Amino acid sequence: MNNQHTELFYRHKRNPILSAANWPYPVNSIFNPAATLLPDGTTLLLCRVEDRRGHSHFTVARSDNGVDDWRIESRPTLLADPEHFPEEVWGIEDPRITYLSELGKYVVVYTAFSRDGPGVSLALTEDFHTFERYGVIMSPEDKDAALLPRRFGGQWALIHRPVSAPRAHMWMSFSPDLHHWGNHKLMLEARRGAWWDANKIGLSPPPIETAQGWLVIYHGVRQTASGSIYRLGLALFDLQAPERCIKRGDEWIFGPQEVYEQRGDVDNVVFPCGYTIAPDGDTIHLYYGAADTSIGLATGSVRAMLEWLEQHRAEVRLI
Ligand code: BMA
Repeated sequence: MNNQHTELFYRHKRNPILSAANWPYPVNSIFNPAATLLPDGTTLLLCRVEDRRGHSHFTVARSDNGVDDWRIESRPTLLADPEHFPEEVWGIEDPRITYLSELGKYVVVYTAFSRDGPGVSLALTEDFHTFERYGVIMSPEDKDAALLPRRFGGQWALIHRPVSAPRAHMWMSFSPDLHHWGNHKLMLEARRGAWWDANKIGLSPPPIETAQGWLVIYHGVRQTASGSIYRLGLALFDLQAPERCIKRGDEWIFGPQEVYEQRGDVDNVVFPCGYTIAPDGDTIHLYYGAADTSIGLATGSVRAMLEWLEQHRAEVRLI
């Protein structure tokens, strides 16, 4: 018997690499971090931190090797500001970072937890100390958003996930100025029935630019008799028209398998919001929330993901 599937990601042996036990102030849990590589090679994680009220904020952790010796800020980096941004009344969650070379700034797109559900908010920063908030750019119910790093025909492009019950798909919207959004395009649909990504999908980290197209790691949520299972899959989108899907994988590539992913505040969740790419241009370090409780690191290869996608293209007539 050969029951071996292709492994695209290898978990770090020191996983989980960050958890509440590492935090310099009292918190409930640390998960779903955004990630970026700073110009000096430092890995910066913007971690989602859930306090002991159940509300989330973001705190920066920095490491020279992206694995250990994290320098964690002694206080929250970005807190909800419900006085000026009432949509943040129940906290801010799941950040994704994109560097915009045109502006010389990082954009952080995150979930604002309003009384009417989650919406998408945006803030710009140069240094991860001061942030220029733009407020809500996609009204509830919407989340799982990230900006692409450059304009397409003069327009910025945002991936996001509005909910149209009972299903939730990935959409792309465009803006000339990051404030006003329109030209909404359906990008990737949740499948139906028994599929691992039936009914509800969403972007995980921001897309990875490759010569073959935008490589997207997305999550699928499978509902089972004992709760949801969050797993990851792959799709490739056109470089010039990023809302156009070129390939979609059939199987999931990464799912909850270790105890720290299967047991926690929310069981059976792997949820990456960021990655870094090594100087070789191929090695990817994926930072993911494990069971809404801690942060795991898994390492893979962009080339191997593209090859896998070529071999595991979903046959459209069977979807
Ligand atoms: C999703 C998001 C994530 C969370 C996951 C599992 O809907 O809210 O923040 O990790 O559920 O609870």
